[in-house]
Amino acid sequence: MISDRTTKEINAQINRELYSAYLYLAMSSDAMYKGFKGAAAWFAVQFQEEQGHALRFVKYLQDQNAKVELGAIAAPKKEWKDLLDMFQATLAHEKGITASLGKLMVLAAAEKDFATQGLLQWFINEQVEEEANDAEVIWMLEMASGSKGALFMADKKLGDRK
Ligand code: OFO
Repeated sequence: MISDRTTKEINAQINRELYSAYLYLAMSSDAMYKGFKGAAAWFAVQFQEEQGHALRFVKYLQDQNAKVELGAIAAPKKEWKDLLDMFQATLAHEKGITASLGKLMVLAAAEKDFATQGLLQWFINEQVEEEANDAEVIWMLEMASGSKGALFMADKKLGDRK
């Protein structure tokens, strides 16, 4: 059984993961509207991943016989200037998620809650990968800056994500 405080914080993290999913669905839609099918597909994959993250936390609370409490999900922005703006916003968002997971880890460590620490370690490792992927895309888009052909190729490459 986990503490009430940890349960509350994990419920807040579930909300952040669902907001992430919602944010990436908004980015996918905006990318599609602007004609970037590859980026739209990339964000659609991310949308699915974030739902998986939320479900992983939900399942964990259920396994611990703790109460899942879902709150309202805030509305994301509807539009971004361009793909670079979108991915910069993505990286900034993921850094915020990493920080929230870090705070949860500090709490779990203070409570000597080893099971929650084990779960969080998986998420913290995942964040390293997410931030690295975002930084790589930002680099690619910065390199493509000003060239329509390079931007076309970058979008095509983003569409390769499975
Ligand atoms: Fe759930 O990792 Fe992104 O937000």
